[in-house]
Amino acid sequence: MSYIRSVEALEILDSRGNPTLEVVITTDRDVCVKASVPSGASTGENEALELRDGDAKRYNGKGVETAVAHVNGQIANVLVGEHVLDQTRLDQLLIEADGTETKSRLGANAILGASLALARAGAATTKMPLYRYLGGTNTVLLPCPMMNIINGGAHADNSLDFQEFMIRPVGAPTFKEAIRWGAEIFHTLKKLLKEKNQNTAVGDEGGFAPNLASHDEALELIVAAIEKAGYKPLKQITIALDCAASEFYDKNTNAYYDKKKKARKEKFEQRSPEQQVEYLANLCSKYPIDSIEDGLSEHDWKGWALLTQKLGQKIQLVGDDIFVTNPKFLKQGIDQGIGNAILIKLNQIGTVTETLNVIQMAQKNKYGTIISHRSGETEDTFISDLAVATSAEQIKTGSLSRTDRVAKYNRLLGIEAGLGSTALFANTRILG
Ligand code: 2PG
Ligand code: MG
Repeated sequence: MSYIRSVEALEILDSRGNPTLEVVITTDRDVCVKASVPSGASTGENEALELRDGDAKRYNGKGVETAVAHVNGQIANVLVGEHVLDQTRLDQLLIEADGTETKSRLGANAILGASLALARAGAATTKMPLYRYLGGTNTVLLPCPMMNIINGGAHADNSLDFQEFMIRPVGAPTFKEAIRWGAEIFHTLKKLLKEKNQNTAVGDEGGFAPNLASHDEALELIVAAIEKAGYKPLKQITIALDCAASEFYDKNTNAYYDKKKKARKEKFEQRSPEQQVEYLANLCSKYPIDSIEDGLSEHDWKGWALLTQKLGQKIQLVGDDIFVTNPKFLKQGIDQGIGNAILIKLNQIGTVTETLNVIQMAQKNKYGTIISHRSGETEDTFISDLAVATSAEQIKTGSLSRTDRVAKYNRLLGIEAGLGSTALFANTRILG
């Protein structure tokens, strides 16, 4: 038996320079581990609550000293003296200690930091890699990476309303090769952007953030980069989008609009949900797109149903803002035929156990699962292990630049190398 000796939190910075929590757990067997908590920008309304101090004199109100105090006080009180391998029961005790549906009292950031560190302490105690501790013996499947090479939306101050333009190396034989293909395309894209006199600075997730005239121009450039790097669009590399459409949807008029054009006071268009579905279907017919996340708003369930009828047999339709890694919303989605895959973000729900449960629910119902970073990240690589632990088949963790993104890919390269000839790569196409 091994017992938790201490649980302590620290206010650190995330990749955007905003405060977040690091939690350190020690045990009576001299295990000492830490974990840190990510933070989103385009958040779903029903996400678990990220507790911020709101003190305008510190970090523009974004400090997390209250959440830190909750870890050092009430959360430590729950955990200290307990068995370190008791993740499920201890996560449950933390949920009960908070007592609210959205973890708003102690803060989902405080609870998640403790829950992640607890899992690491369990792995260290049993001397297992984290993915094996969480997933068991037969955890050998490396996820297909979704690499976000052009950033827009809330993640970049550029002209693009869609938030993420990603490439998926579905034809790669191994994870190692998938990363190489992605990096080569990333560098080729940089050259193409330079040739067009476009800015090659990167956005929050490490993808380029050029001021292109349209989504079409971004997609054409990506196809050109894939080909110029020597790969075959569709057969070897497909394109995935995260529209993050809740960000450019107007509830009052039930319409999608060109948000950045509107902000620049330029002429802009509006689209009804039906027109937005047509717009997406048209993009899919022109480009090698096989996955669309949040093509419609979290408030537009009718539009989502229409999109699923229209494209759900052909491509992957991923719910992020609409499901918020929450079994309640995923169940509604399954019952109503909404989407066919779910984005999994630990901090949307707030504990490791609840995250594992929602992944299980999705997999039982034949929904695809994509383990995801947040746009505000740290050097923590928990999600890499989680993807292998759950045989999730896909991971989305940004581009081939910025250490906060690349750290996750590097961890997966290490896991694959460690597994040696037993490693498998999820390179099968999910649909179509
Ligand atoms: C998303 C995420 C991650 P954010 O919308 O999928 O890419 O962004 O963390 O800002 O919600
Ligand atoms: Mg998203």
